[in-house]
Amino acid sequence: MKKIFVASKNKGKISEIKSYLSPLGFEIFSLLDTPGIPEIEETGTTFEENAKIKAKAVFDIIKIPVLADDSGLEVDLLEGRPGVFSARYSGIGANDEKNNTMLLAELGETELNKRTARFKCVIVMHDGLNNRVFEGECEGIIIFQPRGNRGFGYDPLFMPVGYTKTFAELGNDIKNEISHRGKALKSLVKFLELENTM
Ligand code: ITT
Repeated sequence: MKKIFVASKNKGKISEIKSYLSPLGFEIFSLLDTPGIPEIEETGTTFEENAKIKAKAVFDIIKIPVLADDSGLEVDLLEGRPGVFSARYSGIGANDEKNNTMLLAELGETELNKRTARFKCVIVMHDGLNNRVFEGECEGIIIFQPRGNRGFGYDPLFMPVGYTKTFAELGNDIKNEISHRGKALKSLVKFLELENTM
């Protein structure tokens, strides 16, 4: 069985990635299965830089093909913040709940049609020689109160364009179909399928 290592500790991401790659016959490992790998500092200024940093750092230790996902939320009213700082938005001790509270506080009473935002995802596959880059975006708005208990991160506040439910209400099947990560993963799957036929 072909092996891929996901350079992530984020359970939500890992399960979304698995749902695309397991059906292709890949055995998926992640940083959750291998404690002891030192924390990787995300020193880049873009999602792509950070994904490349994570993929290379983990490949250098693990030596099997690595996927790294760097992703986040860009809010127009906040000039693109939290962006690459999405996981660390509320500072030391940041977690999903604190980040969501911080986001709601920053947006205050701003009316709904001005609360536009997008999720972005860059997935890098690194095999020691090449970096392959796969990207996806998903447009939506930030609502006033968290809704739903599925997904992770900002999902309870993010309502994708064309829907009246948040990602946390829509659940993984629909989220995977339309999300930033779903789109990046679809390109990755196409690439892997093509590679398989060569
Ligand atoms: P790893 O680096 O271990 O993969 P992380 O959570 O620290 O996990 P990032 O540095 O890429 O990952 O930060 C991504 C953050 O962006 C994540 O913690 C969420 O706050 C947010 N985010 C990204 N994709 C999301 C999604 O699909 N739904 C909700 N929030 C998301």
